[in-house]
Amino acid sequence: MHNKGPIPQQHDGSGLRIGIVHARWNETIIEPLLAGTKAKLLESGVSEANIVVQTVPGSWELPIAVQRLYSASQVQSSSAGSGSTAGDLLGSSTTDLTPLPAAGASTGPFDALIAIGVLIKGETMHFEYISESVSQGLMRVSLDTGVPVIFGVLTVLNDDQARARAGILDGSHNHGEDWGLAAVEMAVKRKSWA
Ligand code: DLZ
Repeated sequence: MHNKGPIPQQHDGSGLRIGIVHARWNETIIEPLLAGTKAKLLESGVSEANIVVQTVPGSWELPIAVQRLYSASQVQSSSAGSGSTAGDLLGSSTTDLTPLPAAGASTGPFDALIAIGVLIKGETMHFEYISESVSQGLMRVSLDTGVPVIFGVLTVLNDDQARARAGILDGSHNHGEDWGLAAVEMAVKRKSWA
């Protein structure tokens, strides 16, 4: 299958902190996308301890979660040692909320965030409303915070289109890999633009 994605650039991700939030809808597609994203982060030198993964029910919830996760990491880095965690700041006791930072992790705010979701068109207008709001919301978080928010949201018409973008169909490309590389590239470039 022809890959129309960007020609990859190699950037050194060591020392970067990356936050990933993914939706739990369409989990069989989300799972390989998340794996592809993480694989490229690790290949670029981002350490496992510096990758924080959180989940939300659906794509609609991605903008608020990404925004709160970033704010939490800012507060935490300014009160390092206080024992506060991103999980605390997200206001939930759910077990998948990982305390920040993990052992051996860097302590600054996130250098880039990745929002992952899979929206598949149904019979109603739901898809259009969610797609539009989520893309606008994620762009807003990115511009308001000045932190790259990678748009890892597939907006597809059917299951086959989703599978073809998650690397599941024979010969298809996993778009998660592009999102991991984009996060590292943008995080590195943002530092140089500061
Ligand atoms: C309700 C809904 C529907 C119909 N479809 C999807 C989908 O394809 N992908 C997705 O990530 N989420 C979907 N959701 C859930 C909404 O995103 C949201 O979680 C709920 O409306 C609760 O706010």
